[in-house]
Amino acid sequence: MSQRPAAGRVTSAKIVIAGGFGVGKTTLVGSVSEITPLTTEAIMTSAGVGVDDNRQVPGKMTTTVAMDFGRISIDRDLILYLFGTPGQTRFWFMWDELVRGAIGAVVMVDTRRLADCFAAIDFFEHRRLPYLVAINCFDGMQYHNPQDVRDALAISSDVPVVSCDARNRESTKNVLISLVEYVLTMRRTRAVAPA
Ligand SMILES: Nc1nc2c(ncn2[C@@H]2O[C@H](COP(=O)(O)OP(=O)(O)OP(=O)(O)O)[C@@H](O)[C@H]2O)c(=O)[nH]1
Ligand SMILES: [Mg+2]
Repeated sequence: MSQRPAAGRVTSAKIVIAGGFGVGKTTLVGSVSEITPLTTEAIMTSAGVGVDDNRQVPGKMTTTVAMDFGRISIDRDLILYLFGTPGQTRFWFMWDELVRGAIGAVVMVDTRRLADCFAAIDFFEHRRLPYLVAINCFDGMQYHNPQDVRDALAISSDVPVVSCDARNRESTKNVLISLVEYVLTMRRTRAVAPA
């Protein structure tokens, strides 16, 4: 992604939406995408008992088995292509392919199951891919200050931690704008993984 697109030139960039099982990744891609998102949802049936762990998200009927794909124009010059990862650990072998060429990642967090995002954070830190943490504010969930979440995750002070509602387009669009701004800041100040 160029830092300053020439006038009239459209720049596109790839963003990964990651996080633990049932944290709202598919919901986010669906709410913010301006095209009908491509989803790969599989129904969790009784055949998956003991394999699909939906105890923590009781109302959830489907799970992503490959990826979500969506697109959003941030302004006339910048189009983001969104790739949502599968959350279940048995599908994580696909993450290496999914992040190829991405400029940054959103790690979604449900503060009731904070530890579920550790693997995603480790993954992006290991690859030196800029990421931000987006707290998905599920209904009825106790509000947590982003600074408290940052402390609990023991992440660097420069990693943005923001709150959002994965179902709300304006909210999720702001998450993506925060990520793009962070990526640009990182590129100005230090070397990051090449896009
Ligand atoms: N109340 C509330 N429910 C939400 C929110 N985000 C997602 N949900 C619900 O929570 C469940 C999880 O949503 P998904 O978007 O499928 O989660 P996911 O992270 O894509 O799940 P996997 O791909 O299976 O890991 C669904 O039942 C959503 O309807 C939210 O912000 N508030
Ligand atoms: Mg999903």
